[in-house]
Amino acid sequence: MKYKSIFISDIHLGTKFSKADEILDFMKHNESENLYLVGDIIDGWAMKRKLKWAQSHSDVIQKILRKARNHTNVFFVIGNHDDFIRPFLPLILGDRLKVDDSFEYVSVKNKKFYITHGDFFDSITMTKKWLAVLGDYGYDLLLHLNSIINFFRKKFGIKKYWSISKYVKDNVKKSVSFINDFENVLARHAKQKSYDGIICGHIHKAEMKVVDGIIYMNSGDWVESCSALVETLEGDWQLVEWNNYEN
Ligand SMILES: [Mn+2]
Repeated sequence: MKYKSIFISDIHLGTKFSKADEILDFMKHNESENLYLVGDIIDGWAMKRKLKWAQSHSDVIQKILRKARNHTNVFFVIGNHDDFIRPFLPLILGDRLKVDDSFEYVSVKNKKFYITHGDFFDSITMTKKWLAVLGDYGYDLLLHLNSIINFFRKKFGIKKYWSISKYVKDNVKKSVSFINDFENVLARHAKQKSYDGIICGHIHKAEMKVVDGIIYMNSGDWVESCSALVETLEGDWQLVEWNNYEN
């Protein structure tokens, strides 16, 4: 497929949960004029704790660089997990690779979007960084539970992947209101800056909706859901779930 723009976020390279093979497969089958990496591509926090860098993780980086060499404009938005790059911003690497905190995007149908990872929301809701880190550990724990549960499900012949962290995100009241708050805060932010919409990542929940007159789109993640946000050459927006790949 050839798109106008592809937006992906939260790959978390350097952690064992990163679905590097899947993102590679996706990038192999999907081309675009623009590729936006909407933060948390490389997980510096996790690398400090325990590095889990497989060859496939290097392959992802290589693939992205090759795309930049082969006429794809690559825009890398820094997230909280790859904030080790922040001191160097804005960064222009060669002709077609730009790295920054945020970008502006004008869609095919001439709408103006603000692109940001979305972690500034955390500083609005949580005043202490250790809380954010605790949330991060908690999420890691859920992902660990995921792989244990699915290991047993497979053993008992249950094929379908089931995600406890997705279940928690969708059903636990506190996390539901967290997600709502996130969406509201980001939409309000875009409105204040007089954008038509906002494109973000961070909370690992792919979404496309209108919040208070603002188009809110979240590209999701590649640690569980393997989702990407795309704009077609005709200017239609879609959320793509990449299920083609079997490992
Ligand atoms: Mn994040």
